[in-house]
Amino acid sequence: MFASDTYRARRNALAEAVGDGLIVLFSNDEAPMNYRGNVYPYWQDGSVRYYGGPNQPGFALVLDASTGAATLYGNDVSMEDIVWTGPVPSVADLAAQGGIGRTAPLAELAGALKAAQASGRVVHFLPPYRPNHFAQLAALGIDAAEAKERASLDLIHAVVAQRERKSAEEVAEIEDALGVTSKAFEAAMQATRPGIKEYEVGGVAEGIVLAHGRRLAYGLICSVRGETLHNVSYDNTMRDGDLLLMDLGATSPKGYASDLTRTWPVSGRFSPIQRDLYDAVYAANRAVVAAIRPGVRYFDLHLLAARTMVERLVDLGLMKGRVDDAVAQGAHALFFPHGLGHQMGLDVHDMEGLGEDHVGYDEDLPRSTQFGTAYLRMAKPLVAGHVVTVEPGLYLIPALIDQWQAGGRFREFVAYDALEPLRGLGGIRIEHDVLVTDDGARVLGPHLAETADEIEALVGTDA
Ligand SMILES: [Mn+2]
Repeated sequence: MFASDTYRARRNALAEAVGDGLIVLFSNDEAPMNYRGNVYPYWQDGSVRYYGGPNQPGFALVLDASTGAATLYGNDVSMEDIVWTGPVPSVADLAAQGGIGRTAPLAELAGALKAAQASGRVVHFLPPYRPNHFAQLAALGIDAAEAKERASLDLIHAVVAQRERKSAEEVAEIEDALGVTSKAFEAAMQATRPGIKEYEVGGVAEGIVLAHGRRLAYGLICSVRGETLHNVSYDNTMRDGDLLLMDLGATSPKGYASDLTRTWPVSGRFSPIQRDLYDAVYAANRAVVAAIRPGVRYFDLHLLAARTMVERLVDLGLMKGRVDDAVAQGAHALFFPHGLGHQMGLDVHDMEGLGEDHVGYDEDLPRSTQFGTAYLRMAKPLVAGHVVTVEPGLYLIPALIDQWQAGGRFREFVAYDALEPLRGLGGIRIEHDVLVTDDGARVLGPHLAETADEIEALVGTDA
C-alpha cells in the first residue's frame, strides 16, 4: 500500500466533495468457480483499494462525510481460518495501514447504516456488481432490482473526479506494470513462428507476467483472428501470412493495470498490404498521441484517428469519396468499429463499474448512437492527470462486410470489390497507455517495438 497519509487525504477530499451522509464502500467477497471453497483468484474493488481498504474479502469501509471519520468493518480471523489459510493481520492492523481510525465487527455494519438512515442521513453507495454487494444492500432494505438506480450520483461523481486524476505515485505504478508487460510482449514476439498454436505464444506472455509475481489485469487476447474484438480462444494454429494480435495487461504491486496491444506477422515479415494497413493504424496512433493535451475532447481524438485511417484507406483504394463525409456518416466503422480507448488505473477500464457515461462523458456531450462511435467509452475533454489508452485498429470482419455490401451500405465510400482479396487478413491494433500532462502527453512505460520495422526486427529472432 501507499503511505497511510495518502489514503487519509483521499478520504478527506471525498468527504468534503460529498458533504454529508455516510459513504459505504463494500469490499468484494471471494467468487466461487464451482463450489464455495474453490474460488477465482481474488480481486478487490478498485474504490475500496483507492480509499485505503484492505486487499481482502469481508470488509466494508464507512466514511462519515460530515466529519471525515472512517470506520473499517470486518472480522478478525478464527483459529480455524489460520489453520487453513495461515496468519493474517488483524482488522486493527489492516485499518492502520490505510490510516483508518476506527474498526468494528462486520455484524454491526447494517445496524449502523440503518440508524443513520433512521435519523434522516443519506447512505451513499456505489453501483453494486457482486452478489455480496447486493446482499449487503438488501440488509438495508434496498431491493436488488433497484439497487443500481439507487446508487449515489453525488458519490459516483466525487469518486470519478478524484480517481481520474492520477498522482505521480499512481503513474509510477502503471509504469511498473508496463515494464513487465513490455517484457511479456517481447518474449511473445520472439516465440512466434508458423506451425505453433496461439496458446503457445499466449502462454509464454502470461508466464512472464506470473514469473514477475504479477497477474493479468484482464483476460488475454492472443489471436490470428484479431477481427473478433474480444476473442478469448487461443486454439488456432498460426500460419505463414497470418497476423497475430495480442492485447495484454499486467497488474502492478498496488493493483494498477496496464493495457497494451501489438500486432505482428507470424512469419516475421509483413506482406505489402499488411504493412500498408499497419502503417495506417500506426499513423492514427501517432496523430492522436501528438494531439493529446488538456482541454482536447477525447471524442475529437477518436474522429482524428478515424480520419487518419480513412485517408490511408482511400490512398490504398479500399475506400473512396471525401474523407470528412465518410467519417461524419460513420463509414469508417466498417474497419474501425470500436472506440479509440478509455481511462485506465486500478481498473483496466477505469471505474467502468460506476457507469461508462459517468466516467467518459459529461453533460455537454451525450453518447453517439452511430454504429462504432457508440462504443466509445471516453469522450469528454482531457485534463492533466488522466491516463488513457490510445488504441486505434483496422479489422476485416467478413460477416460485417457481407452485411453492409448486401445492403448497399456506404457504396459511395467503400470499395467493396477491393476488399475481396483481404477478407482473411484479420485485425490490426496498436495500443499505448498515455498520461495527459500539463502541456501535452507522455507515453507511459518503456519503449516497446511499435513501427513495422521494429516489429519485424523482433519477431522470431533471438534479439
Ligand atoms: Mn484497452
